[in-house]
Order: sequence, then C-alpha cells, then structure tokens
Amino acid sequence: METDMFRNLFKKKSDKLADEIIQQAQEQGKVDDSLAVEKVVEEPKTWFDRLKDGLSRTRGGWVSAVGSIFGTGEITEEKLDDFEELLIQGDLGVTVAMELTDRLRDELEEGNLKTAEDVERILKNMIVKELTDDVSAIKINEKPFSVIVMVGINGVGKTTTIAKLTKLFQKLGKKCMLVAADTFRAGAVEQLEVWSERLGNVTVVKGHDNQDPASVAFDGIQKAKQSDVDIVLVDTAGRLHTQVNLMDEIKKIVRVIEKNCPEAPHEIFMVIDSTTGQNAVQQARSFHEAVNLSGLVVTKLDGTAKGGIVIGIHRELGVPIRFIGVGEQFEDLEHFNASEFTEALFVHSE
Ligand SMILES: Nc1nc2c(ncn2[C@@H]2O[C@H](COP(=O)(O)OP(=O)(O)O)[C@@H](O)[C@H]2O)c(=O)[nH]1
Ligand SMILES: [Mg+2]
Repeated sequence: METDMFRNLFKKKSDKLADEIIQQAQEQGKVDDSLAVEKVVEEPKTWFDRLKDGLSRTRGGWVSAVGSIFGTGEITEEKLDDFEELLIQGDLGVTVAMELTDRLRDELEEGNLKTAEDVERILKNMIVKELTDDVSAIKINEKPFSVIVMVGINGVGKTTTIAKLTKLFQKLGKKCMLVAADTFRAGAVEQLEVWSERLGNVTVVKGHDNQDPASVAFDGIQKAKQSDVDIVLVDTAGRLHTQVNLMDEIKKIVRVIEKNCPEAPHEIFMVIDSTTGQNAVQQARSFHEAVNLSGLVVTKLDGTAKGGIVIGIHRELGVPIRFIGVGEQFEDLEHFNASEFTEALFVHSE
C-alpha cells in the first residue's frame, strides 16, 4: 500500500526506475521517507501548461511585440501602425488585425492607452469576445449513437485527432468505433489500427483498398447499429478544396451517413493545420460550402508562430473552434476555451 503510494509519485518515470528507487528505499528502510523525491518526481503537465508551451512561438511573435513596442515611452499612432503590420503577419487576418488596432487608436484618443498593460488588457478582452461562441455542447450523447466525421486536407492531423478524441471520449465512459473511410492512401487503415491498439476497446471498421469510401462509411453505420457503441468517428482521406472529384466524394460520404442514420452526422469537424497560416481560410471556406462544417479543430499550434490563425479563421468562417492540438500525444488535444486560449497566449514568463 505504502509502496503503491510511493510508486504513484513516479508518474512519468519508467517502472524500472521506480522499482529501483523503491528497492533502494526499502533497503534503507525509508519507503515512506521523502528520499530524494523532489529530485525525481515530475508532475504531469496540466493542459494549461501544454497549451502555454504550445503557444510559445506565437507568443514570441506579435504577442511579445506588445511589450517591445509599447513597453517604453509614450504610445503613439506610429507605434500602433507598426503593431498593426505585425498583427496582419501574425495570421489574425487583415480584418481582425485592423479592428484590434482601430480600437486601440480609439482608446489612445480617449486617453485610456498609457501603458503596454493597457494595450494587453484591451487586446485580451477583444480576442476573448471574438472567440466566444454561443454554441451548444458537442453532440456526443445522441441515440442510438453519435456520428462525427473528420475532414480536411492531407497531413493536417485528422487521424491523430480521431485518436486523441477517442481517448477523451473514453475518459467520459464512451465506447467508440472508428471507421477507416480513408481508402485512398496506403497505410491509412493501418495507422488507425495502430492507434486503436494503443487506445484499447475500440472497433475499427475498414474496407478493402480503393473501396468506395462512402460504402465503408455505410458499413460503419450498419455495424454501429448492431453494436452498443456510443460514438462513431469517421476518418476520411485528405483532399484539397480545389479537387472537385474529391470534394464530391466527401459530400457523398456525408450523404450516405445522412440517409442511413437519421440526424447523423451529428458533427462534421474540419481539421486545420495552423502552420498553413492564411491559406487555411480559403480551404476551410470551401469545405464549409461543401459539407456545412459544425466545428473546427486547429492542430499543430506547437509548431507555428501563426497561432493567430485560430482567431482569423474563426472570424472568416463563423464556425466554432471545438478543439485545439498542441502536440502529438493523446494529452495534446483539448476542448477549445476562448478565455483559456487568450490567457495562455498572453501569459508572461516567470
Ligand atoms: N506537432 C504536432 N503534430 C501533430 C499534431 N496533430 C497531428 N500531428 C502530426 O501530424 C502528422 C500528420 O497527422 P495525421 O493524423 O496522419 O494527418 P492526416 O493526414 O490529416 O490524417 C503526424 O505526424 C502527427 O503526429 C499537433 O497538434 N502537433
Ligand atoms: Mg489520415
């Protein structure tokens, strides 16, 4: 019992290392002692820490410019112009960048803009407002089951996101089924199967190579009807918004699901790679026209200084951001929360 408690302290250490340390401690008769615990205990990172770390590059861009531009001396129109330029490059999109700076100009005129802290406070308020949607909960409790379709261009993180979402849903006690409707790329099915092994307790429905993906989706729905799953996640092949045939194909997948399961698909999420920057806006617009997206998942925020895309794309599409990804591990995906995101964006290093 005591040993178990001790072992729990080594959450991130390998079992072998934990065993060694426990054995040493036992030999010395001080299992319950603090024995160098400070040295080896690594608290698991909280989501906020992951988010904060993930946004560090973006924070190094236009966010840190708040300090470097406005930190010393008076705040002037010229400084606001410089800042506006940086905001535009930061992938907030021209509209949002101009709105933010116009508001700062107004505040300057009214005498409310004296310090970098004033600038930051105003920006934070505006960004939170911009990103806050009045939307209902994600539909994961539908009967007999919920269907979520994942769409997007190639390599953005659709399959990984499906795995991460499954992990989140499993934590909520949901039983998940994965449908491998990416029949286009060799290895796509295997990738899903590898994830499912890591996840455990998930069924993967797959077709054969080059089977019409819509018919794999059909099979998935039929199998779900015969089982007790709660959530069906449909993985699809990556496609460019300009590839007419492939865009027709995704519409067909959605249509087949609609026909065979009333109310489904309950969610259609487009996964967007934040490193794509502003190009993602046009891509997302085309997907939205084709299949009427219910939400966006923005991934790879850890690999870009263009985290402002979250704000820009939300403005352009008016589709809620539902999840954000900040890394390749299961834990690196969470529900999107506007205040938390903004807080992490502006967090100051200790
Ligand atoms: N750094 C980082 N990598 C990610 C994230 N999400 C996915 N990836 C990686 O992006 C690559 C492509 O992911 P995949 O799920 O196969 O993309 P798909 O083609 O859209 O299905 C993989 O190497 C993933 O590990 C993320 O949030 N951060
Ligand atoms: Mg994939």
